[in-house]
Amino acid sequence: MRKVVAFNDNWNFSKNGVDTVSVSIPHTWNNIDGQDGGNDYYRGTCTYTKNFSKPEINDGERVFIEFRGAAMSAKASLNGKELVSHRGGYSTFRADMTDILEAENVLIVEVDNSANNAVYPQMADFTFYGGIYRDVNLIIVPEEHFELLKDGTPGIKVTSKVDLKNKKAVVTVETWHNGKEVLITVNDETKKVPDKAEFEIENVHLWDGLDDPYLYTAKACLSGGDCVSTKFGVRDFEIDSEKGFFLNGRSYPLRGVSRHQDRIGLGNALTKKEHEEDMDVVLELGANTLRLAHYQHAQEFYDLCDEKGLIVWAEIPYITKHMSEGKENAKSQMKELITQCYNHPSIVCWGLSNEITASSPVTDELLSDHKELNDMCHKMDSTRPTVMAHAFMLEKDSPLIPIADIASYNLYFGWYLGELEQNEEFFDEYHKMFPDRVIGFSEYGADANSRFHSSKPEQGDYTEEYQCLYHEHILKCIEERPYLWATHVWNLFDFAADGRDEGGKKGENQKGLVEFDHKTKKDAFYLYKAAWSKNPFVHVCGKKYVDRAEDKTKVKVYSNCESVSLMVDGKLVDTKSGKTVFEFEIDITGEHRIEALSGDCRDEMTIKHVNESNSEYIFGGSGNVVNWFDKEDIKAGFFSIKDTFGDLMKNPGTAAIVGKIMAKASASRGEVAEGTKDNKALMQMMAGLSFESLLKKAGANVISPDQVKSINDALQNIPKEG
Ligand code: GCB
Repeated sequence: MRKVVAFNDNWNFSKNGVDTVSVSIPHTWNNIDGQDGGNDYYRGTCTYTKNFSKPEINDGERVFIEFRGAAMSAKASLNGKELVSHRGGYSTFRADMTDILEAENVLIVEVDNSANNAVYPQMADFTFYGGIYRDVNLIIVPEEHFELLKDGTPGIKVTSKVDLKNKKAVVTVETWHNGKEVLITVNDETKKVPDKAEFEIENVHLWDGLDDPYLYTAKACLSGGDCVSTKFGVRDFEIDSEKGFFLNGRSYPLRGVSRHQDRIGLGNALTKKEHEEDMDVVLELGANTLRLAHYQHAQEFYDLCDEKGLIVWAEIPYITKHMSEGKENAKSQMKELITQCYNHPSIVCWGLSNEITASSPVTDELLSDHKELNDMCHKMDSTRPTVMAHAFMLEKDSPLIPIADIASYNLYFGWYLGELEQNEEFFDEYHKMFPDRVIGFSEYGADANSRFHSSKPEQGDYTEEYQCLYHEHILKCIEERPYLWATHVWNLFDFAADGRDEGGKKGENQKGLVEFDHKTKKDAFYLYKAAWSKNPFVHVCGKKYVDRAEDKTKVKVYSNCESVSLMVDGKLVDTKSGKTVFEFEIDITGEHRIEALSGDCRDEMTIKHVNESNSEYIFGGSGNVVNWFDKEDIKAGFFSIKDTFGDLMKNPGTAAIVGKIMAKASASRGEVAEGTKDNKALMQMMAGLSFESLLKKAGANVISPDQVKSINDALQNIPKEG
């Protein structure tokens, strides 16, 4: 019999060779400093030590140790002898300790998250927590046992092929072990084989997404008693460049969110409880797909996705910047991801890389590394396509794109730069150019801090209201484009990006629909809930926007009901029929109780008329977008910041002014911006944007409102020809 024993307690942790403290796993050393901003969190080597007595074992039994996640690299020794080393912070690895075990043992694990040029990720918008942050187990198996070492394999692999028409499936179960033969059982049928068996299932019960995520079990046992088992699902999917995703023969548009695993206070050191809580949020939202970004997530979470019927995009952290020394690591992280996650029916694709051209040119090496990775995926798994998440500025005809089976895009028009409508324009143009390519929307989002509010929300103001407007626009965009094979909001949760300091919070990316506590939902959460979930509800937006300096105010209600009534101070104001978004305008004079009703559903808030706007609702720091000029302030017939970047660059006089500002902006933004001028696609894209929107993106800490005014004054002296 196999014994799995938790090995999480009584570790000694030491940072810098000092401060030994007793900890239990899961543990990270960056749960505080990796979340407080400033990018100065500890990245280095820390040591975990555990003293333990030899477990009782029978003759021939072997004792393995299993690490389910040690970030980013780990080197373990037992009683002074090297045991295992592993590079990559997100996957399972194991080691056989048997031959070095003594009566009393000292296990030392050096874990390292320092910067280097070989282990991904090294450059990305999230905190690279260090630690043994997932469970450690002892696995005691008989002499004859299933493989445990190779790429962290579960020892059993299930592949199913469905014949939808005849409701039949052929299920192939492969195993790896050091015995002679194995008994494999599926669906009450047992076969004795050397290592691999095929089963036919009649009247197959399909794994059918959220509607019916039915799971079978495959079990394999060796004569000495070692057994492994895995849940699996039988499902079929297809992806059409025109019609999108099909699950088991029917159209099943994938609409959902991305998830980063970390949480405030805990970092990435999570237990099953947090994974389950996250899944509850996903289910409440009604999303049917998750992009589990930007690395391999915990097995517990993929299991939950299988059980609940989510469709998952899985990926490795080959991100932002290609490293010449990183090829082997990208390959080994991918090998582990596929080996360890192959049996999850929820997973439908393998993500090769994310925005890899954001900070790296498209070189022959980049192309050939991607080809190799892609071929490896296909060789390891012929049932799932590969995908890449591209940055918007990558040329649409770049030779990088056709390497993966699917091209998805991270677009932030309407947030970082550009206008909301450019999202639609981008996809429509792309789809027209390459009608046979499967394309998707792998990221989109806008940061919001629920302290900030406005009745005139503006791109870049970090208000909950702008986040709502942004997502209302994109929701419509994706609903109207069935060819988008999968869409994922960036992000379900706010997450730690220690290098950030913006929008009134340090160290956080605030694009979440839910705050970093994974509990407090922002208004935009309810927009998607209204669009995707089935349980009737109403949600009144703006509950934290209490003080309103206006006589009339808009009240927005998100609901999946067909009509919503609004009451003010107990009196019915209006009933509106519609879909998802219900808007009302009401007079306010003092303090009012606002109620939204539909059937048994009800939600309420209190708002107050004030004479002066509450300054606490306005984000005043750097990056704040100031509304510089109204149209009326601009002298016609002369250039201004309202003109496009492209037009301003065509006139030598205005080009000189603009050129100077751009140099200043890129100097302050560093590495990523340096390549701007050489990036044709980016320049082309920028040419269509107003100079004002580019200045806004640069932020007030780069160009102050006064400077903007003087730039505009200078431009206004230059007449337009003709
Ligand atoms: C991206 C990245 C993601 C970032 C996101 C953002 O394109 O893929 O890791 O967090 O943009 O919020 O800027």
